[in-house]
Amino acid sequence: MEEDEFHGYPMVTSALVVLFMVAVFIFGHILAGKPLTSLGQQWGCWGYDCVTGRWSVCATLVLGMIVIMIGLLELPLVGRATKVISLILSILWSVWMALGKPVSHPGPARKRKIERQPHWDHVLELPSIGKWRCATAAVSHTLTHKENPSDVQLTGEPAGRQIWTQTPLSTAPQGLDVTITDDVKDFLGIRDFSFDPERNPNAADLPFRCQKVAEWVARGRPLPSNKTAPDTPEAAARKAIQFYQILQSEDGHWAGDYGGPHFLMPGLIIAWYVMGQPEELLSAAQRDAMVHYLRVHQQSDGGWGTHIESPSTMFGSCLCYVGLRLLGVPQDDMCAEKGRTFIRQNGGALYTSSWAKFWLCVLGVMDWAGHHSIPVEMWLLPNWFPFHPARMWCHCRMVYLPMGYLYCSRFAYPRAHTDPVTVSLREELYPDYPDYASIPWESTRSLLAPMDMYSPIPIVMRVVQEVLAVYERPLFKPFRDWLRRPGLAFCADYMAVEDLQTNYVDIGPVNKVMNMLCAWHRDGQKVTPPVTSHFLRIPDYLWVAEDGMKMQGYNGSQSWDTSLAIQGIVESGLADEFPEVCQNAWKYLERTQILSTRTSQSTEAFKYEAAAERQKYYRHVSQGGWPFSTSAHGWPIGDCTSEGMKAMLCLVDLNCIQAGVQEGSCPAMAEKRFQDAVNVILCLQNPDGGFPTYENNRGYGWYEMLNPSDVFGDIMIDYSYVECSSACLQALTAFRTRYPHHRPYEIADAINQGRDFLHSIQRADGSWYGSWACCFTYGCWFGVEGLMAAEGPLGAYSPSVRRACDFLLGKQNENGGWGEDFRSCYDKEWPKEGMEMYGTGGSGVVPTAWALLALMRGRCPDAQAVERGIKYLMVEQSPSGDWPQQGISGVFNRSCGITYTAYRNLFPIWALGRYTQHYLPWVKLREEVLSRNSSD
Ligand code: LAN
Repeated sequence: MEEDEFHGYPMVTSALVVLFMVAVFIFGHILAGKPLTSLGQQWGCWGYDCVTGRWSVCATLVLGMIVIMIGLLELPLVGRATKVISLILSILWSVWMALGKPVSHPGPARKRKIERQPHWDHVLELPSIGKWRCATAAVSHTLTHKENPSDVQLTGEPAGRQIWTQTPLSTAPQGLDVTITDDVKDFLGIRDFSFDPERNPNAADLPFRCQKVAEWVARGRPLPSNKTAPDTPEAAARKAIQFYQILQSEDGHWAGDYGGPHFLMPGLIIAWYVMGQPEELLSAAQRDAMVHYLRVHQQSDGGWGTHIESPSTMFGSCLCYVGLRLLGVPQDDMCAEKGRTFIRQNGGALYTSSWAKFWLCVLGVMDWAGHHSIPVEMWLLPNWFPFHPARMWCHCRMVYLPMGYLYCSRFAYPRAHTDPVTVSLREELYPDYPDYASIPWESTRSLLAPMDMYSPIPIVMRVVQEVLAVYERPLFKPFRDWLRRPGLAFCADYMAVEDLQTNYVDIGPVNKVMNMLCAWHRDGQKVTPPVTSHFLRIPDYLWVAEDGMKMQGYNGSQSWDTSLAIQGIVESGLADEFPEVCQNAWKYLERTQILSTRTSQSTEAFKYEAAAERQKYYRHVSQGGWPFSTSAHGWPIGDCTSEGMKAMLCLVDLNCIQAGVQEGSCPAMAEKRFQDAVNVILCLQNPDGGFPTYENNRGYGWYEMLNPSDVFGDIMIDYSYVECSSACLQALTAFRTRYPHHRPYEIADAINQGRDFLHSIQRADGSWYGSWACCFTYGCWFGVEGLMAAEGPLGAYSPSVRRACDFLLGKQNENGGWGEDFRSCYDKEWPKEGMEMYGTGGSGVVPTAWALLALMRGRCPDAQAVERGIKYLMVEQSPSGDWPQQGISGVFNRSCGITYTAYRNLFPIWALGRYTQHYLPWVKLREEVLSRNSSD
């Protein structure tokens, strides 16, 4: 009977289900991208919101109703087909919900650890080192225009810009062209600028520091005595600030070396080469200094690492070798010979990783058939589709954007088969083949040297790559071309907008160079105004240290360093002794708040801040955020916004700032500007309660199964991180204390959820894994600060904070310090030898400062352990008040180190300051209370 009733219905109901599905698709498609009135409020959006990566409440309800209706349809009317469909749908839905949660656990210790160590056998000095000068802010704009006269102007706020030049400037501020005397060198304790990578491959940023000291002296200002060592932590902190103020730029920011990765500069050199080697892009002096850098960092085995502390990899080696050759180093040069031998012994360039292969294809020394497909068609998928490039982490998306454009245009250096250098490279790089023409490219795509493998391409991605390989076959050409054309057009438009939004700085060094090349290609391989605008921003990425000229990982870390430095100085209680330092930092941070000043609002970038534009180009709200580097760069970051706001809030009540504002020498900060920053922070919170770097997590955990990079880990989506979450919580609590009436409930809610997130990602051993610096000490510092901010002083008694402190106490070295290096991020495990390689006795000043900051904030009762750590910092301090440059501090994408030269100053200052101002008084009080209690 039942069966009879069903008879005839399955067709109808299946049709109904299909209809519903179509309705959902249309619903999502038509309504997705309707701009939100204000980010963070779902009411303005009807469908899928590309910026937050979420469906609106309304769309979720409709989707829910559809599922329920399918369920209802199941009752008496439907047959087996519907049941099966609804079952499959529910399973898919649950899998999506389960796997779709943001993933913030980097996982257990890796099985394949770094075993090899880098070695060098030379000491070299850059001959032209005395000629290079660092120019900042407005002066740097003038210099760039002088070096590259054209009608094209640099746009955006000049504040924070830092470039290296040999061009003297008659209108330079006093001291710009000062010579570096022996007195200056004596003060800094250096003999010459020779660089011995075997001792430490991290340059100490000496040319810059010498220049600043020389300028200081030229202005007639006294240098602190370097004859007596400070005898108290307070005196050590004072001396350290006295020294550090010398390094502050006139516009108020702290400049410094932000190098480290070796895979960036070769990309620039290749782009320069294929664009016809324009002198205005790279001058002879720059090229010489680059050759020097490449020579210095070549290791004894002939190869180069992925970054300065990494053992040689094929990724680093192939790129650096090609860079060297394009800069004019002949094939029979000793350095070239050694490099080539390393590459050939490891199978040749066919075994390098995918990003290096990409550049080799651009240079025309590898065939595009040897490269996996990067279809620009993916940009044409509907935004709400579960997989869409717009849902990827912005760095990943902004790199694969130009990569896809160049791949799909099959762009290659037009003269590759006649230019003697590239013709020769075609022979040099492939030891297994008699000639270039005989290489079976298609079968080489997935070859990779084991030394490069950090993230083996997951099986899912391998399948996708194979399917795409079929799609790239000639058979599909007409169909492909039909789709590819609009895909390419979208990419070109998106890149042009990214260029405008960042005043041609672009989000990072990789897409900067690629976008420049794409603009040149798009404009008929000519130097048009947009290409010139790109040229003008190349110096922003170049830095000179005693190891030569390098390309930095960003256009600097100005805003980040300044925000942190000033918080350390204020916490030390010594800010009143350095009014000028505080006023200058205040001015810099005010200028640097994104799209919040008249100059920044007069740029094209401001037009793209409109809600509809942001939806179109997948951009989070920018206005009111703080960047990592400069206002002109313009990408807001959750924790940079937080640290920027915290710095402003701790400065605002200082006498010197109040006086400055009253006199008009310092700008005022309206409450509205802090509210804007809070808006940026609040709407960044992910559904797991944590905070990401630049944008909400729009993707899913399974995106990592599509990671095609070989060499980087966890790059596909913007996860929630302990660092970003903690900084945001701290900023929200600091804001709430000062402005309790603005969005109080949302802020309270965000703090509670953020706190729960921090608890949820604490590891079993009590530590947190730090993703952006080495590693557990950094993670613990943020973890403890975040929990203490969310829970208040009582947080110190929470088991989480206690466990974190116990973890740290268990890792203290005999000399009182702590030490870990980039291997802890890479291996996801505390390195047993600590910082043996480039620290002292296994410890380093930066990790020691992080551990101390965490212990002191967490009110560690073991005062002796803290004191021993403080002593370590004091012992390590140089006579000038500086600290030595030890191992690399920063890390990204799990596997690559990056230099934060400012950390060796600002974190010890902060730790010493916290010790004298907060920790010691608390210890004394505690002892008093305890002794009173015991005597009672
Ligand atoms: C940075 C630098 C700053 C850093 C902090 C603000 C410190 C961090 O708390 C959040 C992540 C962020 C913003 C960060 C992300 C990754 C960056 C942008 C970098 C480490 C600087 C360089 C790196 C970038 C990805 C390098 C280019 C290489 C690619 C693989 C694209």
